[in-house]
Amino acid sequence: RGGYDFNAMQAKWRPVWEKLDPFKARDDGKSERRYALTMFSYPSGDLHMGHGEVFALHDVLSRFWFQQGYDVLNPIGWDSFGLPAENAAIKRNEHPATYTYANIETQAESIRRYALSFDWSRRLHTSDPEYYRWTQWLFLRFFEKGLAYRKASYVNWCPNDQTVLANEQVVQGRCERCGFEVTKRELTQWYFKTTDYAQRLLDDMDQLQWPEEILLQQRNWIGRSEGAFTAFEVDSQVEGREEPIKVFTTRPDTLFGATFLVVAPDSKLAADLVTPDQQEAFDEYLKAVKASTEIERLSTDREKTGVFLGSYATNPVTGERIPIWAADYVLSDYGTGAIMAVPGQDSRDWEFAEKFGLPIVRTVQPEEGFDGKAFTGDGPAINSSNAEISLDGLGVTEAKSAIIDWLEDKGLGERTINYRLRDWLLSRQRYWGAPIPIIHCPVDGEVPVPDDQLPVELPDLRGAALAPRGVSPLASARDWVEVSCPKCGGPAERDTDTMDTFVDSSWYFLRYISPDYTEGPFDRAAADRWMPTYQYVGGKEHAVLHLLYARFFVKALHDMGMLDATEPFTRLLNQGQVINEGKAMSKSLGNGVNLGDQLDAFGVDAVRLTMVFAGPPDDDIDWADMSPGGSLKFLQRAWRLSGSVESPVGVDFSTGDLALRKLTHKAVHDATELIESYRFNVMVARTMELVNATRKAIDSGPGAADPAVREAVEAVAVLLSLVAPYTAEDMWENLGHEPTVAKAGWPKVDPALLVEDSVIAIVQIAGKVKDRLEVSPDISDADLEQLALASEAVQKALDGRGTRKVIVRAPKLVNIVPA
Ligand code: ANZ
Repeated sequence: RGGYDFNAMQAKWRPVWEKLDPFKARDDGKSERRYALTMFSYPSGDLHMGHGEVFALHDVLSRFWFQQGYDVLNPIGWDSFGLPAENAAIKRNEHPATYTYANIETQAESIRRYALSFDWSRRLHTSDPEYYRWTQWLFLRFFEKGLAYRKASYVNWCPNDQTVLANEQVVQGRCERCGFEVTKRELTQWYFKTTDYAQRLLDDMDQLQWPEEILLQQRNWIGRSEGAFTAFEVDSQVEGREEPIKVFTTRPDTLFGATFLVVAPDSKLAADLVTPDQQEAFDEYLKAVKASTEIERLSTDREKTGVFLGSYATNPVTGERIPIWAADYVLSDYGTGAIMAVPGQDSRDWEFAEKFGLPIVRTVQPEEGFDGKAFTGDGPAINSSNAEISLDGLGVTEAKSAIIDWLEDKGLGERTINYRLRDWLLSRQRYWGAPIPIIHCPVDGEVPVPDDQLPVELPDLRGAALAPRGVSPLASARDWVEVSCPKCGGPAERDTDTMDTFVDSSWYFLRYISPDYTEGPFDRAAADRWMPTYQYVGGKEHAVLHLLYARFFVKALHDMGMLDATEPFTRLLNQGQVINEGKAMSKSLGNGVNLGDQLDAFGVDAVRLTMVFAGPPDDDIDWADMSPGGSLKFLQRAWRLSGSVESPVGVDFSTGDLALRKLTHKAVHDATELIESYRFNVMVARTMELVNATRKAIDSGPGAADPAVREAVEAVAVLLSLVAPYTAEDMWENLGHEPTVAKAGWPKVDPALLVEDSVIAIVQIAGKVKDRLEVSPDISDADLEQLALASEAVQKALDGRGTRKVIVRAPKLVNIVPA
């Protein structure tokens, strides 16, 4: 045979594997199932380095479980609706499907070359009508349960993409996709009722083995806070407003210090509470607020702005008449959209009070030496009593509890839990997504498209017809829009919005389980066999997007009796980013590295190995510091071993060289644990050690014919099959085996060979060496003392004398002081 030639290996083995198709999930109940899922890709071009990494890492796990004999489900598909395809279609004057499916083919080819252990028979694309039929079907089930509904409110609007966005898609005030500053618009939109699940999304986190960082982000996003609602009576002079103003507060203990109220300017409350003489000032302020972006509104260092509404309310504990203001630091869609302002204990309120000359009363005694403004810490309550109740002297926690009891008693308030989580806004004013299967009828209102008329397929629009104009492009397809009402038969119109693509990805892992099922979105029995997915691998940018939405979906499906599972993903691994020269790769920096070029230069295996060996999988990989050439050299070294083995297939390993056998068994044993705990790089390092030791055994040890050499090289091939499948397959063939090494089976570890070599313990009497004992390196002090005293040589030397003192330093030394 010639030398190591990765091009030849790739050309040779790919067709063999494609014929063998070894990675099909069997689902036959003969072995334990494991669902290994990797975030499916968006077809915006060919695979990039990031795909290269996530796929390489994911494949280590999946191939490991195949080797261990699990029935692995490792499916592949594409998240193929979305804006990039639509924007490309406008530019190229074609249909988004053209770009989408061309890219999918390109990526599929690259993935096959990359030799991943996918079950291709389950391939899906979310933009296929046969997929989105079921996305629509699921939407309708949510609709029937009241979990999908339409409402008008101020929503996030991306002026660039000309569509609304969910709160989760607004990152620091900017569009998560294009980076444009997000503005607000009042629109009627579709929502999923994620808020119904806020508490369960928190509670069930204890079922998840996820990075703490992601759980924390979800926890913060859901934002549970305990507090109270309190009512403030409004002065009778405000016309048309009788009911009191409710506020949500996490610090009811500070109620005595509430010296004014603030309401969100863009709320109905503000409009109701403004008096005629303040109307003009208010209108002007509201205009300015609407023009400002979310970024400006939320920034803390910005000077406070606001306007007095002219009306007053009464503080229920002090009886004081307090003014009502509108200010944009109060948000309309959190709590009740109104706050009691407590400048003494809240910094934003302090700044506001200072700027507008409003009274400040401290109700918590700041600690000694405190010279700041608002005091937000714990301390005894002060200035907090009236004829009926006194909080003075109580700490924050007790004071909260006491005041809430009192308020509840008086019917002035109640304990409550509030969540920051909002309902998920799911409708989009763009074309390339699943149409919302609702028909609007002037008589019957929102009428679901009957199940047997699904899918509601997209009308054929392309090029300029897709240009963003603030209303969905579907609205212009009049033939498509105008239908008769399924209920009354009268003229009606289709909903023209499409669904957020995060709806598609909230259930794709269920479709994979029974991709050809025609009775529903998935076969329940099969789903119950496979769910929840055992392992998910993907990016942490999805922390409060996809990873939250999918959890919501699975819970809702569970509640509708469609699924046993209550969580979608048991274990989560977030890979780091591949960067270059210390920076994220980008066109503008010109530091991009092309995956295809790397594969051409070093071969698939060396690139995959480099990704896996770079470090812990969640660390970023700086490609500038990597050496795929070094990886290639190692693979050549490993591969050459397979040509050196001189013992036959099936030789009895037990007669082989003990030292090498021990190394092999230890490497395989440790690899098992290292892989389960995501320390793939250490597993590779151990494989490298084994390769070096085997080379030494061949060249200057027991020699190439020793059975231990075959055992070691076979183990190397199996270990490498997780990372460098082409090289491993070639080694396997050189060793005299049939393909495929991917299913060779994980080598059995002999526990007897895991025992560490023994060490010699020296036994002294009064400083003189009397015996040497061969002991285990982990022997305890007590055991070693016993062994030493039992030694014949020691007994003889003591000659009947007792011992005064025995000093033990396991495993090396025992020093006996005779009596
Ligand atoms: C009085 C008070 C005194 C407050 C104090 C805090 C400290 P979290 O924990 O984030 O839920 N708040 C309530 N609704 C609001 C809204 N729509 N927009 C802006 N702020 C709002 O925060 C709850 C606290 O945030 C509430 O408790 C309220 O201010 C404010 F020393 O009430 B607090």
